Amino acid sequence: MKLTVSMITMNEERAVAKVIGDIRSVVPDAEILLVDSSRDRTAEIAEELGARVIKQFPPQGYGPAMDRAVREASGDVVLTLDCDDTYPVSAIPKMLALIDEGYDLVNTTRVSKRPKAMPFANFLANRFFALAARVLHGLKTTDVHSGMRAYRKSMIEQVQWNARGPALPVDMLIIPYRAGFKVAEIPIEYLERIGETTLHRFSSTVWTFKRLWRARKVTRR
Ligand SMILES: Nc1nc2c(ncn2[C@@H]2O[C@H](COP(=O)(O)OP(=O)(O)OP(=O)(O)O)[C@@H](O)[C@H]2O)c(=O)[nH]1
Ligand SMILES: [Mg+2]
Repeated sequence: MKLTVSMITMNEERAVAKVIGDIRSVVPDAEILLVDSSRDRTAEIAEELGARVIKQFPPQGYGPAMDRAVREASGDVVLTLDCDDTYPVSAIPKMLALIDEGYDLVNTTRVSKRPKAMPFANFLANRFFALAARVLHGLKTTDVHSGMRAYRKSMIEQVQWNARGPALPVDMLIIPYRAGFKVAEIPIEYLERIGETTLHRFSSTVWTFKRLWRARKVTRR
């Protein structure tokens, strides 16, 4: 199985070289793909290190960037993570093993216990969003917002979501699950961020519930 590790980037020049190096140390043969909307040197650094960079200008936000990052991957499996050093690359082999076993999507949870690197309010909000996903959709999850996931590429080609607007990771988990694809979840450590956050708490919360509610209409394939 060919692997693509996809990241979306907005001004991550302080983290990008370390993150690419860490990925290479675990999966040296993977394609590394960036959808970049940075004003700093992120794209140049990534290209120098052999990554494929798609430029998205003007920046369209997290959703359209992430949608492109998974759809343009050339691998049979596409694995996403933030380019800010918050996600542990050591989890990658286990995630790939689960895809090999037949899962179509491997989610990770940052909040199986409270991570020191996450503000308490974010921890509570994440657990609450996940509880809502359980109640509405029956999915056993504790984290609908994790940015670290592995997706089978053939599955991505069979599902659709509205990439515009915040909180797209919610749809990227719930819609495949409701469509009948096999979903697994493993706990990971969540680490302290390098650089500035782009998270907008209010709009992200509103859109999380919008997406959770609308996904009720998704039926099994
Ligand atoms: N291409 C592109 N990348 C983006 C955009 N917004 C955010 N990103 C990237 O998306 C990833 C996730 O954004 P973060 O700022 O880490 O948001 P977060 O993970 O919700 O918040 P933290 O917990 O603070 O890390 C990072 O790699 C960002 O650089 C955008 O508009 N375009
Ligand atoms: Mg992040």
